[in-house]
Amino acid sequence: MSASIFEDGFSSDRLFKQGYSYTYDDVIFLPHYIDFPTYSVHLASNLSRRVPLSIPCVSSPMDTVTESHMAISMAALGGIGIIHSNLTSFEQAHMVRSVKSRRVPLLSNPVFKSPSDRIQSDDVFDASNPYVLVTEWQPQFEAFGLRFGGDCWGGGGYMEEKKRDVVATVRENEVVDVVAKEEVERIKGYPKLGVGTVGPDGTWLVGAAIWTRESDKERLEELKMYSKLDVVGGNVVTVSQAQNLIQAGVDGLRVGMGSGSICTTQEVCAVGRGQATAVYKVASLASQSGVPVIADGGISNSGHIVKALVIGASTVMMGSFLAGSTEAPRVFVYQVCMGSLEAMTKGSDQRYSGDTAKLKIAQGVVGAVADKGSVLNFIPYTMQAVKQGFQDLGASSLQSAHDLLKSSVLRLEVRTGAAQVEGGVHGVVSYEKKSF
Ligand code: CPR
Repeated sequence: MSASIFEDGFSSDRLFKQGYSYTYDDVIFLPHYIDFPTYSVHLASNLSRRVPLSIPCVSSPMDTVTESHMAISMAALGGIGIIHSNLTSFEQAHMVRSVKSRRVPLLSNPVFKSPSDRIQSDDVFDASNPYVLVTEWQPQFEAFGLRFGGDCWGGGGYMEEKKRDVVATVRENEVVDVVAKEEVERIKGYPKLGVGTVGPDGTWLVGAAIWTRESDKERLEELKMYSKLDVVGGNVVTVSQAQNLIQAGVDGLRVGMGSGSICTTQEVCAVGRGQATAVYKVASLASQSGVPVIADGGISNSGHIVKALVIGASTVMMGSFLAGSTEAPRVFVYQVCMGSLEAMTKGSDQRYSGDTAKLKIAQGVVGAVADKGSVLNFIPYTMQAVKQGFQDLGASSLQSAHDLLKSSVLRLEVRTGAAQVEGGVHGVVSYEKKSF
């Protein structure tokens, strides 16, 4: 009897060589030998050559996903946020500064005024900016100024002791923020934060997206005040595209074309690649040069994150998965795709050639997303689910998953349509899906 009869599943190399463009739902891993508990799984990774993260999560540079609040919270969780560029270079640089000036992932966004300013009713009644800080009014601030040193729980104790509902946070003798007691209480109810993503100067690390147009050099000038920048290039989906960027010296690669949840690039332009195949192919090449890969787009559950990471990505970049969260810029229900006519009208059309071609062609749609609550709450649960997936595969870290895949120990298969139906909830009249 030939030994090949007992061969089970496919090696990744064989599976991805079949000439099909597979996306995450198409493929499934076979379980492997488990000899460690879930808490032994570590998901620390790298965004790019010099940017280590304690969780492999990146928030997408979309104007409905990453502005300062999201970036602060992603960094506090141990991931990172990339500020979108659908705004002026000045506004973008201001958002980066705002991320770096905060210590705790709280959602105040006070309006700063000097004593000579008039306070408008809009300043006071804007629900997302409920505080107005009059910064030159020093004696008042010194009276309730507070240095958190990154500890909002300790800050909560201070407020209790001083019987205050709101305190100001101070950095280098400057008031940079206010913290409300109800915010501290909200965050205290979430899973405890792990190791945050901070640079050598103790400030949160944050990314900023720029295009490759001539005018983007100005954007870069505004952002270059932070030295030792790592440059991530993309988006790519093929080996030769990745090769070009690696030769050009990128520190990381962003992978995905048309895999975004609300994007129609593949439909409109007939170009792109199934995200599982794209990540596998690019990561196989990039790993030889030690360049980390960001799997961008198409993540809608923890299983997709496991798949992206195990087939070679170092991190996942998420748009719709985070849109509609408390930290996303539009806390209401709408997520605008960056290539939709609405977003192009606001400014992203230069990327999509609308400015020179005169005729605007949308490569995305406007969609509604559910209110998801805070990322500080649901990302830790998601990471726990990812750890369970790694445990089922017998991989205790990203490196060990990549090693198991390369050595063909880890086996995969393609799921038929019926197998995908079977793998989801089926055969019940109605159900309520709670993830945690
Ligand atoms: P989801 O996480 O929402 O599936 O995908 C987010 C990613 O979709 C973004 O990081 C970005 O790369 C991509 N994306 C956003 N708008 C896009 C348009 Cl109009 N066209 C192609 N890709 C887009």
